[in-house]
Amino acid sequence: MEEKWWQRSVVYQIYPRSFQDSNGDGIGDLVGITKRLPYIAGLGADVIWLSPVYASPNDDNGYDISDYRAIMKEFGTMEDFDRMLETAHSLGLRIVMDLVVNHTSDEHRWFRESKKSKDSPYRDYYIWRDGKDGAEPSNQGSCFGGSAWEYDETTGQYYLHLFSKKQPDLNWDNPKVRDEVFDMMDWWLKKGIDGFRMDVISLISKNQKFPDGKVQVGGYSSFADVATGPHEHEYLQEMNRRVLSKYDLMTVGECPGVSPEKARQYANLEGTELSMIFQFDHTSVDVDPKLGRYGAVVPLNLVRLKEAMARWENILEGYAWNSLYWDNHDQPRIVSRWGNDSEEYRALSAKMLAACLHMMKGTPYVFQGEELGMTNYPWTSIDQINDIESRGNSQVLVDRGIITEEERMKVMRANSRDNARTPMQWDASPNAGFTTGHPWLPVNPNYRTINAEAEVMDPDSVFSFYKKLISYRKQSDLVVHGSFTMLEEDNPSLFVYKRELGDQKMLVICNFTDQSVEYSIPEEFSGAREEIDNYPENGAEIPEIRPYEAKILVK
Ligand code: TEU
Ligand code: CA
Repeated sequence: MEEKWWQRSVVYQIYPRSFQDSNGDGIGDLVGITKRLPYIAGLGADVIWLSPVYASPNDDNGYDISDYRAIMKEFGTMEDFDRMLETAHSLGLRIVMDLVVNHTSDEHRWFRESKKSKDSPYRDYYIWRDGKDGAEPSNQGSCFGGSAWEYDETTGQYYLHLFSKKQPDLNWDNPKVRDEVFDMMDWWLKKGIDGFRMDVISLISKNQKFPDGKVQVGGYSSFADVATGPHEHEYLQEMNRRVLSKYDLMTVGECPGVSPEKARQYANLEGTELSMIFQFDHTSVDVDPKLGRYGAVVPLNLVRLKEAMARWENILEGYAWNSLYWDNHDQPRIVSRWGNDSEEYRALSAKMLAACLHMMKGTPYVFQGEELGMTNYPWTSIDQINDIESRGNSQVLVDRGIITEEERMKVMRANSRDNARTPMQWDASPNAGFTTGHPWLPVNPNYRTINAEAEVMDPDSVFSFYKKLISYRKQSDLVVHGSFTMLEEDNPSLFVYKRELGDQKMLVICNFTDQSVEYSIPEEFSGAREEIDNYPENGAEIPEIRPYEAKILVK
């Protein structure tokens, strides 16, 4: 099969609110992004995934859209957008927009019309139901805590919202909704954008009978029970036929609840649906199965992580293209999560994690600040947290007496989405050069040592290591197309894998612990040359793998 441009690309995700403020209001904006585009090009990434920049009342920071064809006031104007896109293209950077069409904001015109009466032409744009015995139509819970149904007095019915009550779910079974969405996508594509990252696209088709499900720790059943089918492939194929196939795009679907077997269809190599999808198996390995992400902090079990990563590589091989990520705006910082953010090991472990991910098969994603080894924030009070998901879900658990306030803050420090959302650390000046005003979320106090200005200059920095990996990957057919084999599956400390293409081979060895580990390389790699190592000088030699060491050998 012919290579697609996005198979050799590395994607850099921008969370605009936290990237670069240009006018001192403490909120990142499009003019700020435009100014920083050369930095991204300098890293070597060639695609930008831009989290939502559309008009929004910001109940969920832009994932609640009130007008798909307008720019959020705080972020700037459509002219700013056009200038940003043009500048990006002139630097060889493509821009992929976030497409949030499982739901809109309740302030979107369609929903305001839909609410007015049962005979509104927009009524069936959303999902309305009568209550059952004076209560919600079913026991589905919202992803942010509480019921997924909200009562509306105007007509005495409930509407469905899998996320906040300000994010009513669109009814994709209505062909008019699909027409509206496809028109809007086409409108953006005509402007010259290069693709879409599709928010929770695996949830667009629901079992509209809404049977009650098994009650979870928060008091409701999981939305996943009703929101993963039966028509999602039909709708994606229609979208592909009517819109996507007319352009040369990269598309990535965010797909909670989707197995690698199903991903073969979503991201099939024939290209009838999406280029690739984001999965959640590997980010779930340290989530407590009963208490969830906001009920407990669970240490990493490396064997389980390897199992999840290998399963996706193996099952997709020959059928679909994989995506590779540690971080995004919904996850805590990877160096704090599965690395070690102490002064001694932060940079080393950040580099090890990067090597581990970037030499695998699939398109790698870098979330802003990950390339600097930015860390979680030392939250001390819930009042500092803005994120609707971690606030809401942890509040439910506190109210139900499942966790204490103290445990809640421990969970926030480990798992809150706001760990990823603190402002980008550009330099050592006040507020890390993010803003001259008051930042909307606090800047991590470690910005004086961890910042872009210092790291870009330093050949041994986390930034320089990412840059090396990205440029290595770009020129290597072995890394882009080689087969993947996990080795040492049961080793609790080392993540080891092999890549092969023709007579070329690569061995990647990563130590996830702060102890040296003995390892003898397989015979087939004897005499292999060391391409990349995250330790500055070659002290120890195989069979000793040093704390958080990453070694890449090629033969
Ligand atoms: O996330 C969808 C989603 O499933 C997340 O809630 C994710 O599972 C969770 O954060 C992990 O704990 C998307 C967006 O990425 C997220 O920012 C939005 O809040 C959400 O959809 C609603 O649009
Ligand atoms: Ca601003």
